[in-house]
Amino acid sequence: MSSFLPRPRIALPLAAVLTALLSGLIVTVSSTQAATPGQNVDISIAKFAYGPQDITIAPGTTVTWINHDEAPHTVTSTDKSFASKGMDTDDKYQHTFANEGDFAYICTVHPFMTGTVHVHKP
Ligand SMILES: [Cu+2]
Repeated sequence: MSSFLPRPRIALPLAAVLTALLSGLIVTVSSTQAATPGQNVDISIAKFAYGPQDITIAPGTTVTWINHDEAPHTVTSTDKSFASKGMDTDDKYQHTFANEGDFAYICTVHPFMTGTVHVHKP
């Protein structure tokens, strides 16, 4: 008879724990909304919506819209200060916002799609 009991192996994989902690930190940093002049910002078009729908950027920022839908979309400002052509799947449209202001835009194909770019000095 043996009284030997195998000890359960419950050593924590330290690397996995560190990776989880670090990825949490990285997510926290990247979720800040500050935009510096000249920095590029992407807005995705997916499932008939702009994302993010509202953004705040500094003057001089270039915004790139990318159409991820199968359907065609446009980016058309309501004050006509900028307008894309019809964007097919994976098409991109860029506009640099030089001046401060609140710029609302819609998709002319689907006018229920709305977004706003707020341009303000930091
Ligand atoms: Cu559309």
